[in-house]
Amino acid sequence: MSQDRALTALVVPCYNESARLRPGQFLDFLGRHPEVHLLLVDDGSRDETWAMLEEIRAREPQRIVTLRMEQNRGKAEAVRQGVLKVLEGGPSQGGSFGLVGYWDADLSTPLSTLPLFLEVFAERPDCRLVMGSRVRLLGRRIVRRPLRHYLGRVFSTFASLSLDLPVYDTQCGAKLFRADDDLRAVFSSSFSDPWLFDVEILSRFRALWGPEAENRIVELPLPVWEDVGGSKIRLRDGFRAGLSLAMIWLRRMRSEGRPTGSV
Ligand SMILES: Nc1nc2c(ncn2[C@@H]2O[C@H](COP(=O)(O)OP(=O)(O)O)[C@@H](O)[C@H]2O)c(=O)[nH]1
Ligand SMILES: [Mg+2]
Repeated sequence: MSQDRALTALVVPCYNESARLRPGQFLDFLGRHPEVHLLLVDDGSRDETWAMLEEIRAREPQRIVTLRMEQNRGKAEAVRQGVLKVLEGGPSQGGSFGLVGYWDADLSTPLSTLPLFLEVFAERPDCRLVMGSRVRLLGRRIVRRPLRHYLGRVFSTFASLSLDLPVYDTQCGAKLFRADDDLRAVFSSSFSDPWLFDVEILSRFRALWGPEAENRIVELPLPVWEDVGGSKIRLRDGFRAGLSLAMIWLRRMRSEGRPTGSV
């Protein structure tokens, strides 16, 4: 384990997750990692998700907070509200978090990977964001349907071009940030697309930091990532996300030459 004992808050966005949620996996992990807290966000689910989240919280009330959004607002807004709540003061009373991240509820990225993220922060003081990256390599277990893998590769390649950052995988649902004023700035306004917000986050950091972004953002090749099934992303969402990607790119081209800091 890392030497970095920074209090860490993970925001877990949940939309109609009652069939996929594994409460035991969250609770076991908290049992082994006293520095980790959870903020479970119910994004206007219509199934039993809220009741399940409340049950999970009741098992570890000191370190789990739940947040319920009345309406379904999409993953981006669910994560944004969760991160802002952590930055406001933390899920636990008086808690002040050094790190805050988000983590998909299906645990495609197993929680057991979180210590690897913490190690990167401990070893690299300049690092401000660690992103899980699904790189298929021998000896690693990255399991995704071929179509999603190849579409994902095309998408990430265009994202990398439009961001002007050599990023391999923008879309992985496991990301951890240093909880500081730059993060507050990046999360202060809504994202334009619920499925493209990972790219938008990078775009905002890129605008804030300029080329330094390359040193402050670290991709961590995951040892394990498994598509759990039950994804709610549809083709239509994919096309919309593609269009929004073009918008981000256009905005960046237009703002080129302007002082950095404009998002
Ligand atoms: N599909 C969907 N997921 C949401 C929404 N709000 C929050 N989420 C959460 O976003 C995460 C990723 O969703 P998932 O369907 O697994 O997407 P995928 O893994 O990228 O195919 C999960 O934790 C969802 O519960 C929403 O409005 N729609
Ligand atoms: Mg998923």
